[in-house]
Amino acid sequence: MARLFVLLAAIAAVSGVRVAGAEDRAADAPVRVQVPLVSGWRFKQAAGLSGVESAQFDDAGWAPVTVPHTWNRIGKEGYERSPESNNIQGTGWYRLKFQPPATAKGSRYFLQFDGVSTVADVWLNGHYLGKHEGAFARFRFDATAAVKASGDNLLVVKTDNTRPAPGTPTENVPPLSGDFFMFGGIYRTASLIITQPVHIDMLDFGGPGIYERTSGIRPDAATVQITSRVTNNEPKPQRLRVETSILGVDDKVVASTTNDAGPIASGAVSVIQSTLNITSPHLWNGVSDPYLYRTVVTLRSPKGVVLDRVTQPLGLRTVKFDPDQGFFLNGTHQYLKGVAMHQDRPIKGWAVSDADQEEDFAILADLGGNAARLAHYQHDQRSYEVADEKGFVIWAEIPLVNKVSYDGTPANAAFSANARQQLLELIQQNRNHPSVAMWSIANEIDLTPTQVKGPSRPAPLLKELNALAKTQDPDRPTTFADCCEIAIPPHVGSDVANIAPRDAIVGIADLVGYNRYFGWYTGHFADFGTMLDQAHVRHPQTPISVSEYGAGAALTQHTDDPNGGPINPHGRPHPEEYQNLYHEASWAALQQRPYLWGSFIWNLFDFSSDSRREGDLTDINEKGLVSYDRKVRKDAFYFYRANWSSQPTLRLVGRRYVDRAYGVLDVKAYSNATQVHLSVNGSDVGSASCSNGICMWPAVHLQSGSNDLRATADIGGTSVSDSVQWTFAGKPGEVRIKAGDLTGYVTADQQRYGSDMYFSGGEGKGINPPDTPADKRVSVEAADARLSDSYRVGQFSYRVPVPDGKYKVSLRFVEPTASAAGERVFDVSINGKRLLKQLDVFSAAGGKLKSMERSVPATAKDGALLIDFAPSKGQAVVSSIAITPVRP
Ligand code: GCB
Repeated sequence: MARLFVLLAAIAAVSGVRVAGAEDRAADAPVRVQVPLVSGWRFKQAAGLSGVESAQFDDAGWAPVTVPHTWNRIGKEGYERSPESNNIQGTGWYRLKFQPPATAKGSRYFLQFDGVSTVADVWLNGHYLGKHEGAFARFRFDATAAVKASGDNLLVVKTDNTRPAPGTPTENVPPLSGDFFMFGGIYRTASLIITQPVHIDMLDFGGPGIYERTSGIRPDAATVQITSRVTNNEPKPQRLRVETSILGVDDKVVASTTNDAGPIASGAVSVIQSTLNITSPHLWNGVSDPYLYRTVVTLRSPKGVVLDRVTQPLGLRTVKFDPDQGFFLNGTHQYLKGVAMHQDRPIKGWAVSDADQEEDFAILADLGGNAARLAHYQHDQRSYEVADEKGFVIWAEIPLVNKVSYDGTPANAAFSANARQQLLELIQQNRNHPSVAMWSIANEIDLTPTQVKGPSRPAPLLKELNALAKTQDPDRPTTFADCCEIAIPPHVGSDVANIAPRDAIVGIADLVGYNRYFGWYTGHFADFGTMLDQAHVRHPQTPISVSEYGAGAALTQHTDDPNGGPINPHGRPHPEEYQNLYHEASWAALQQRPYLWGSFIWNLFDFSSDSRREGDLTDINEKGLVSYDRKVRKDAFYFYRANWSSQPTLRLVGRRYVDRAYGVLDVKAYSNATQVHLSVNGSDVGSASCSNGICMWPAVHLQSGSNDLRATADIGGTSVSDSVQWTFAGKPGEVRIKAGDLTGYVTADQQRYGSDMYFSGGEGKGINPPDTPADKRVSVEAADARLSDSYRVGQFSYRVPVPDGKYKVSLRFVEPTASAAGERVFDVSINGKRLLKQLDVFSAAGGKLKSMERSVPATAKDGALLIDFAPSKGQAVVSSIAITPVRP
């Protein structure tokens, strides 16, 4: 063995490949040789090339690359798309010359690709090995007939990630669409695997060829059935011994059995079953104790020579989902505090490393979560392994997203066949991971009717996939993520049922998850609970979860009051504070519903989606609790940490909103302390009691200039503190408010209007509602139109904190909607004094969408000006309020 490894290492040095495996002498040391194909690749992004697979083709001008690799570069952070971005989807070619290590005659050679997007065609030495369609699963080709056992081999891979459309190479490969960018290339590792002629099956949908099944898990014993698929590629029938062992973390064998198998016919795959009993089993118990055994299957010749060996993780656990009581792990109730994750990172795209994946789960552990939805497709093996090792419960899924056909009809045969293939790959490759608790067969597959008002007929395919999952893995429940069932009148938004004919699909899978965004895309925060309760009543037998909920948060956009104006879900701005409010309200609704088995925040990380220009970024969906580069944990991250984790957590909210618009504001912290103390510039503000992770200090005064806010607490004997530095450049008593606006505005003469604040009642609105198309936008006739493009409407008042004294109050008004005088009439009073009587903005300004201003004197008492807007006809409006002290 040692000599062989020296030889392999020498060859590796020559050919630029790295050799793994052969040096390992442990009890479960692999026998097969795996040669990662990392360096030496040449790449070209080009369509219409021919003859690339032939040895004569000249790739001298191609780019040298290492694999994993993607040519796409999306979502490099910036307000506008960076010139370095490359979102071109199409053909990318890869060529590699490599020399296989010397091995015994009769060896079998397999090329393994852990992920190529989206369609791969593979040639070795000019021989076409085959095509793989699907961007996310591992696949292998038997390259034995094409390989040259010594000397140069030429591997050529054509990849194609063309956006699916009728007539394209990806036409029938799910996903047909989705809110995530499909990076192209050989974006996960590729390797050459060399086995002996008799080996554990390499061609079982990319899986390990070994299936574990546990049953009868009791405190004293557990039964494990292991099925091993054995391939005989010798020219003659073979007998062999199959040794199956289970090892504990201490490497000690806890159960073992040997089966004599064969004779296995030449070219046949034989299925060998073993049953093992483990006494006093140590359960895999989620994040609290993710104990992992491992199964080692060794093939030996009748004389005892080791032919092949495969190791798989083994976790002993039971899962149960109850429609009224939720989720149980090993018989104990647990709420699945989950997040969803995509697999991309800045610059690297999908070509992420093991360390990247480990970091993602470390961030989830820090958050205090115990579950993850690996959306919207099969992730790299390392992710499932880390989930096993750290104890996270995993929702695994195939990329059947949004629709099953282009026109809403049922899926065609080719599309269905590919969906089945991707499901088989997901299951065969991941079935031995104890972390995987369910197979998801679709995401928002009924979206089409709400988007294009066409029909949606996914039910036949979903039923087929559900049945396939059950046959393949009878022990795991199936699930899917629903977008559109159940309307919540009167907020008729994008997730409303029955806009066009569509199949009812909840109930096809064992479980369901609802993707819901109340208070973001549609409706109000309060609708969340109502909708879930309706779903529970409608589907009393179906265990329900929330598979997505979330809101965008830009790191550089801030608001003084997230209730101040309308959010623009598909645009800008996305103040970070709105995400905080969204999650505070949504988590409160989830916590009150014991029938839910779990919920998954959309998303733990910002991710790339090249249809988005939102918040302060382009090409990024910024609903993450953590930034795309994983460097910044947003405030909402700490809200969940305070609620989910037992680690002492104390975080002053609004750390990135440094340059404050107002000198008097409510200060908030997220903490799992019961009481938190606050000081500002060294002066005590007092203690706040925290409830649901939220601690508040109302009406805290900042000084002009810089302010040091420091929070301290004792959490279970540990002293924790946090501080923020905020500046306030305003003058005492000067307050300017842009009504109905979420982020405020600075005029040309540097007068800063803060976002809407200090109000009670009414509703903040824009003259152009969010998402108004460019050609439908109207503008206000005013010296500074921007200052008048939002307003508060209704019956409302402002209580503006200012020192007692005399002030000038200037109010700006615009009639936003009325088309005649007399439709809207209201009074404005300040501290009880009616100062503007029977104001009719339409007539006073000379028509609709014209700005006008009224200034009135006022006297502040008890530290405030109370400005009251009382309609007598229609509703009152105001666009901005400017308060300036009048010097005596
Ligand atoms: C959804 C989709 C997900 C999107 C998300 C969003 O419902 O399932 O793929 O990214 O909404 O942010 O809109």
